[in-house]
Amino acid sequence: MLARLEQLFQNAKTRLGAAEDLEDLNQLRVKMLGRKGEITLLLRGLKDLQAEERARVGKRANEIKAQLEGLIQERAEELQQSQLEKRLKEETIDVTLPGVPLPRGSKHPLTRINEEILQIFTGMGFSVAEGPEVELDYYNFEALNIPKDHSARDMQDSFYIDEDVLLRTHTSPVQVRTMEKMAPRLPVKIVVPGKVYRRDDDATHSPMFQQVEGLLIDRHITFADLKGTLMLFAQEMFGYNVRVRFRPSFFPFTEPSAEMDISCVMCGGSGCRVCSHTGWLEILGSGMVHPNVLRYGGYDPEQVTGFAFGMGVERIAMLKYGINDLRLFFDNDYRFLRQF
Ligand code: 2U9
Repeated sequence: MLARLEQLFQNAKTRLGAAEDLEDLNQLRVKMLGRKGEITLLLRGLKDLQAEERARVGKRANEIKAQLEGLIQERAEELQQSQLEKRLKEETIDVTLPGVPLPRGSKHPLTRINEEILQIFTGMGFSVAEGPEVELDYYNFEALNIPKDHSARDMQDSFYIDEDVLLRTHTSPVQVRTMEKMAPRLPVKIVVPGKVYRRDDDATHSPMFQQVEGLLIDRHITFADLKGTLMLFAQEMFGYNVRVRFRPSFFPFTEPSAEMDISCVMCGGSGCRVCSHTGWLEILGSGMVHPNVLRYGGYDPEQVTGFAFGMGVERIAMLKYGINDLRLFFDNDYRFLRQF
C-alpha cells in the first residue's frame, strides 16, 4: 500500500507540471484529493491494515497530502502569473483613441435669466429674500393696498385654497414680510425671486410664472433713484447702448407708478414686428411705495420713502433670446433646451 501511495504521489507530481490552466489544476486536485479521489480511495484500505502498518502508511499519506496541497498552490500561482503575462502581451489599449462623449446638460434658460437678474441687483447692494408660495390674503392683497373689490381678488383671477389663503399672485408679500421683520431698521434693500400663480393661460400667459421684484426703503429715496437703478439694470441686462423710457401707470401699491420700456432689442428702435413698430418694449413695472404700504410694513411715510419694481422672468428671457412662444419654456423639449 505504501508503494502504491508513492506511485500515486510521483504520478500526481508529473500531472501537476503538465496542467495548462487553473481549471486543469482544479480537476486534478479533485481527482487526487477529492472525496472520490485516487488517494482518498486508496486510504479506505487503511482500516484493513495492522495497527503498526496503519500508523506508518497514515503518517506518510498525511505528508503526501500536505505536500500535494503545497505543490498545487505553487503551480496555481505559476499559472496565474503566466496567464497575466499572456494577457498583458496580447491586450493593448490605444490611449490615443477618442473618448466616449457624455451628453452635457445645461441650465434651463429661465434659471439662467433669473440668476443674471439677481446678480445685477446684488451687484448694486440688494440682498435676496424669499417666502412662501401659499400665502395669506392679508400679505398678498390687504397689506399691499389692494382693496376688497379689486378684480385680482376674484376667484376667476387667483387660485384660492380657502377664503383667506391662496397661491401668491406676485412675490410682493415677501417684501411686506421682510419690512415687518426689519422695521424700523434702514435700509430695506431686497430683490425677491419666485414662482407666482394667476388664472391665465395662452401664448403669452402661463398659470405659473416667475417674477423678480425689488424694494428699496431709506431716507430721501426719490424717483431719480428708481430711474437710475432700473436704467443701469436694463443696460447690464441688454447692453449699454439700450435706451429706456418711463410711462405713467397705476398699481395700488405704488404712487406714482411707471412702466419702463427699453429700445427694441431686435431693431434698435426703428420699428419691427417684435416691438409692433413702436421701437419700444415694455420690460417692467415700478413706482414709489404707497404711504399705506409703508405703514402696513411698520415704517413711517413721514420719515422714509421707497421705490419698488417687478418683472416677469419669462418675458425678459423671451426678449433676450428672441423666443416668441412662452410654452416652449415648459415643454421640456431637449431640442429647445440644449440651445442655452
Ligand atoms: C411692496 C411695495 C411695492 C412691486 C411692483 C410692479 C410694479 C409690476 C408686474 C411686472 C410684470 C408684475 O410680472 S408682472 O406681471 N409688476 O409692475 N411690481 S411695482 O411693488 C411693490 C411690492 C411690494 C411692499
